[in-house]
Amino acid sequence: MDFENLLYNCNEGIATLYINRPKALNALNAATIRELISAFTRIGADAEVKLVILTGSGEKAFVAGADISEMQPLDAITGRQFALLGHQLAALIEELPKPVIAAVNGFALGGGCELALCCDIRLASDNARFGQPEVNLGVIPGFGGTQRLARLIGKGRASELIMTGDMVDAAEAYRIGLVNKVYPAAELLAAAQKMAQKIASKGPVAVGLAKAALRDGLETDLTRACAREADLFGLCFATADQKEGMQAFLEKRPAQFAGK
Ligand code: DAK
Repeated sequence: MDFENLLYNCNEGIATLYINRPKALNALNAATIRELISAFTRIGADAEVKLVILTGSGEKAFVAGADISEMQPLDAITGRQFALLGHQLAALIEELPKPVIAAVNGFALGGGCELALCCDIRLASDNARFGQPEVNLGVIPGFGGTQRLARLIGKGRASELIMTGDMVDAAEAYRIGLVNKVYPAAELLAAAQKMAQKIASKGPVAVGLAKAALRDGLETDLTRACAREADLFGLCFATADQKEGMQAFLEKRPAQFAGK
């Protein structure tokens, strides 16, 4: 894939996507969001890709927010268009039937923190810093931050971050459940790849259905969520991977999943 603001590579089913605007600390302008939409659409259609690692180029930032110079002149109409573009990207990531790991390698502010929140798992470097500083700019988070952050870390903690605009370091982000694990900066990508390899060795259809159950369940009450889980659990039994996974266990050998 060839992009202006992204770098892409794929090895053994694991795609790594870098947001690559290091001079602006990888801030998201509309062109970059469009490229991310294009990249995730193609990844969704590419049977070779089992999993995505999303990270930032350079050593300083994952994404330092939406591009402030591009946002400053927006009006109500173009602001809404920008928001809708962001929601299109968020939906693509969340509905992708493949896991997306955010490897947060520095600042994840505003839209950068929100982008990480759209991912399934967040790993951070020890120099990462998280925040929703939109109130400093006279706006509120517009890329789902008020919703996803509260769902992940609770309303009280989300309110504090969003209303103060304060940043938290990686250790605090770990303590409040914003990230799953923290690594020395030089080890972050290798750690993300190791986790990706482990997930990629599992039944890909099951991993995708687990993602759907987790996502859909959080949007509804427990009774309906468990019913959704039951439907998806039942669907697993229509797959060759289920037969193979259980047969392999019974034969005491590693499973060879075909992703069907
Ligand atoms: N936008 C544009 N340029 C940015 C930027 C940003 N968000 N963040 C940094 N830069 C640029 C700086 O202007 C500077 O450019 P030059 O002056 O060199 O040309 C360069 O990156 C290096 O930044 P600094 O010189 O400021 O570096 P420092 O180490 O001193 O400070 C910093 C790093 C991250 C603390 C600082 O740059 C900073 O505070 N940046 C702004 C952070 C911020 O407020 N981010 C939130 C923006 S509001 C949506 C998507 C997203 C959003 C809403 C909707 N849709 C798609 C629906 C979210 C809104 C936001 O993210």
